[in-house]
Amino acid sequence: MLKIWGRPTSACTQKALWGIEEIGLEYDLILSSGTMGPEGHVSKGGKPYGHVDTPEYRAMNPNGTVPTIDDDGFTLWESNVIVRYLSMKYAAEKMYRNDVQTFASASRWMDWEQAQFLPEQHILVMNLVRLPQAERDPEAVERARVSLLRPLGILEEQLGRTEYIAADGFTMGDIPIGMRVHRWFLFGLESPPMPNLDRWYQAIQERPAFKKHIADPALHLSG
Ligand SMILES: N[C@@H](CCC(=O)N[C@@H](CS)C(=O)NCC(=O)O)C(=O)O
Repeated sequence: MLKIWGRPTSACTQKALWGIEEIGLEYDLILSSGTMGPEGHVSKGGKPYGHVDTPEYRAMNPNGTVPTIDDDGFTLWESNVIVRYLSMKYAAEKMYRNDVQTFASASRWMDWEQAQFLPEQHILVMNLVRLPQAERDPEAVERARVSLLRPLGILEEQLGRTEYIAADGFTMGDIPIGMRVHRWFLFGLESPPMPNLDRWYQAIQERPAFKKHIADPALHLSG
């Protein structure tokens, strides 16, 4: 059975779990992290789930980050690549219509999520959720909010052209951005009206895999 090391509160793990669920694979989740555990972030005194510092784990993933998968002896890290790999191996039709251009387009939006969304949203997560109150920086939050309006505007335009991110139907490209946009709305920060994004976000929230691994606000706001 497919194994995945990660934690349900990690954005990267969530993307992989959403992909696995869309494809319909059975999996075994091994709770793992160097920074979070059942009581939340280590900066608040809790113990981490662990595993990631062991030599066995580092041999699979030298970064010591999550997620990592083992698919029949093949190990892989890097969340969006995990989604791509599993899509190619098990669900090319569903995840990118078995079409190389749709694959490339979806892939492009997945890389874009890492480059344009992740860094600023990480600042928001740390300063709105994870750090102890005394260590939070409201100015960093405001800078990250303003900065994210640009990629959100790009998404709004794109979703005026196509129904989903990379095509007129769901693809793997919707997964990373769907998770980021959900977090954005949960944080409740000010943004201009984005009717195309709202329409797509409504549709994404109806997906059973989203409901199972992404929807619960506690996965994003507790820690
Ligand atoms: N680009 C990598 C980033 C991996 C990463 O930084 N994962 C975070 C969680 S989103 C992590 O491992 N945090 C520390 C921990 O939980 O030990 C990916 O997408 O998989």
